[in-house]
Amino acid sequence: MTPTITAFERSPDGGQGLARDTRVRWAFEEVGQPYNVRLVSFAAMKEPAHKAVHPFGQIPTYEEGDLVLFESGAIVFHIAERHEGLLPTEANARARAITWMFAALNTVEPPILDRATTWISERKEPWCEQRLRLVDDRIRSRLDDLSARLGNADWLDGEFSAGDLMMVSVLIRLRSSRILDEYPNLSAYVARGEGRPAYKRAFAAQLAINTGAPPA
Ligand SMILES: N[C@@H](CCC(=O)N[C@@H](CS)C(=O)NCC(=O)O)C(=O)O
Repeated sequence: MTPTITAFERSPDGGQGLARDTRVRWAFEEVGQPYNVRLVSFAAMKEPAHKAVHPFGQIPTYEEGDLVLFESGAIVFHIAERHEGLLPTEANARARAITWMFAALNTVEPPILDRATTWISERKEPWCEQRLRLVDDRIRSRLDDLSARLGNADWLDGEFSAGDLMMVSVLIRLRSSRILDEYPNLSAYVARGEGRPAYKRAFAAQLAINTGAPPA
C-alpha cells in the first residue's frame, strides 16, 4: 500500500524546503518508496479530522492502512526501518545512526527552532536583537561540537544514514542566518546532503506545490 503524508497546502517558506514534510519526502526518495501527499490548509490542520491524525494539528503525518504516525522523526525512522538504505545492518552501527537522529532532533534542532520562533513571532519586540544574540550563541555552542565531531568526514558515522538525513535537514533551517558559513565543514556537509539526487527530488516535489511548477 502506498503511504500518504500530509504537507502544507501553502508553506510559509514559499517552497524553501524548510517544512518538515521535506525530510520525510527525502527519506522516501532515498529508499525508492513512492508516496502520496494530502495537502492541508492551516485552518484544516486545526480541525478535528486532522487532529485525529495529528494530535497537535501539524504536518507531517503518515498514513498506511491502519497505521497513523506523526512526528517527522518517528516517520523517517519508520521508513528507515522498513526499507534498506537508511540504517546500517550491523546492530551497533544501526544504534549509532539512530542516536544521530535523536541528536539532530533533541539537541541541535531546539536552539535553531528557537531562532526561527524569535524571528517570526518576536521580531517587533524591542529586545528581539538581544535575544537573537543569545540564541545564536546557543546555536554556535552546538555547531562547535558538531563541527569538531564531523571533522573531515563526509558523514557523521561512516556511510550516509537517517542520522545524516535528519541532521542535514535540521541544519538547512539555518540557511537564512548565515551562521553555518562560520563552519566550512558543516556547510560542506549540508551541501553534500542537498546534492544527493534523493534530496533534489524531494525538494523539487515540495517546491512544485508551492510554486505550481511541475517538478523537473
Ligand atoms: N516535532 C514535529 C514538529 C511539527 C511541526 O512543527 N510542523 C510544522 C510544519 S514544519 C507545522 O505544522 N506548523 C503549523 C502549526 O504548528 O500550526 C515534527 O518533527 O514533526
